[in-house]
Amino acid sequence: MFKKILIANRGEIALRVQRACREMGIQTVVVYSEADREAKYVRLADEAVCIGPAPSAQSYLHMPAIISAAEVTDAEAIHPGYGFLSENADFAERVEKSGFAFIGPRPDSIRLMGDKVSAKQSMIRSGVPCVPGSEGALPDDPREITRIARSIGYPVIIKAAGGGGGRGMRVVHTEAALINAVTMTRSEAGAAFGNPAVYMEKFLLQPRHIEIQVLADTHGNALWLGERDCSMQRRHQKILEEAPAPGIPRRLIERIGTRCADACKKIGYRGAGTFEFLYENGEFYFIEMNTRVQVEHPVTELITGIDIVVEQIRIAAGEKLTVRQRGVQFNGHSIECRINAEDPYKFTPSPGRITTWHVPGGPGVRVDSHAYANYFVPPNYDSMIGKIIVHGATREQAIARMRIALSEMVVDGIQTNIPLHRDLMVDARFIEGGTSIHYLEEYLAARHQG
Ligand code: MV4
Repeated sequence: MFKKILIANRGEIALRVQRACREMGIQTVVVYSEADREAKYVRLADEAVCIGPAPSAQSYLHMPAIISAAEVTDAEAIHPGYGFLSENADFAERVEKSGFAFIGPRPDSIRLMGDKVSAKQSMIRSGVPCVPGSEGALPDDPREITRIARSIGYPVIIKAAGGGGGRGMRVVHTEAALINAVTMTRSEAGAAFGNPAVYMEKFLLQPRHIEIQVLADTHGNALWLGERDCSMQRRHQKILEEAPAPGIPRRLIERIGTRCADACKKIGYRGAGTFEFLYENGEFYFIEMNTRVQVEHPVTELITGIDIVVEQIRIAAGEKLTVRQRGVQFNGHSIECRINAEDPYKFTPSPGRITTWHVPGGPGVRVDSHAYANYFVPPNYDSMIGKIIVHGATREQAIARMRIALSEMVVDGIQTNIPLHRDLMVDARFIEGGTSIHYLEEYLAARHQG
């Protein structure tokens, strides 16, 4: 096992990875920007290296600074967390070429999944169901494009191969709008991602966003750890996730989970990963694969009892998965609320000094956060300052526990979205479960009126 790991991230996930390392008896090095100098998790690490000024481009995205930090501290492996360089294949490659283990997939897997056209093609080959659409990237010939759209049927969605996570896409409702939409998406994609390739899919109107967590080792073993329902989102920012997904027949989940684990074996995937699906009318359609640990990984941890970050580290060290698929048991229900430093109604960021910070506790309550009283939330990064994650025997109990947790939580000095979470926990449609990806925005629009 590694003796020392460098954590190339900040905030709650830097602390989360640190905790996993400590549990495993591994020394930790954190890198930090000037904006994070005072953060408590930085002092908690065995070693800390300042890698640059506040802007991410000069710190958390600055590959040479991070690799130098690993060299000077004699770290053996680098954990990239989520965001920043976590899905950058060139970074993973530079990490490995510099002699360190990258705690994540092989660079070629990251590259394969980073291109959404090649990702989809490899999933089709591996037997994972995808949204009906173009076979690969769209051709240049407008007549060909029109023919493809006709065969799919309107509405269609044009997506950039280099996009993902809601970037670089356009919905097209009529043939009259098609070619212009393709041209526009192509040129935006070329500018934004350096890759003008686009593809086409049937546009699903009211899907849910369901994802499957997987783990794969370097000995040919792969597992699926159940699903998460991530439909509660606004502008492609998830705010609440839960596991299991309410109302989906278990046999469908088992079928799709098995397909995902089999696909991992086929492509020689390594580490933790997430298969993203749209779910509509009882069918799963693959859209993208994430090759990192995700913000919402704790809900899976709470229903399976498996520590995903520990597993990532063990896999990177070449160890075998110790649990087999039939040893993965799903227990109860888990919900995560993301706590953001933002205006709960306007969603504008609310950085600044936290004056009061009281976290909830009690049975089935977990809080993953790097924040504390007198912590200064820097304006330079994502507004998420922590997560409340609850577990209960049933969904009803998990909701009850989340309501209590949210009622106990006190944050002063900045604004947070806690009031929104409190409102959602008593919303009839949320309580019923199974809302689509559009529900939160509809809810917010109605709330604005009322
Ligand atoms: C779609 C879709 C409907 N039909 N693809 C948005 C983010 C990116 N991961 C894929 N996205 C979508 N792809 C087809 N064929 C609707 C979305 C979508 C969405 C997906 C997941 C979560 C939130 C979303 C919000 C708006 C649109």
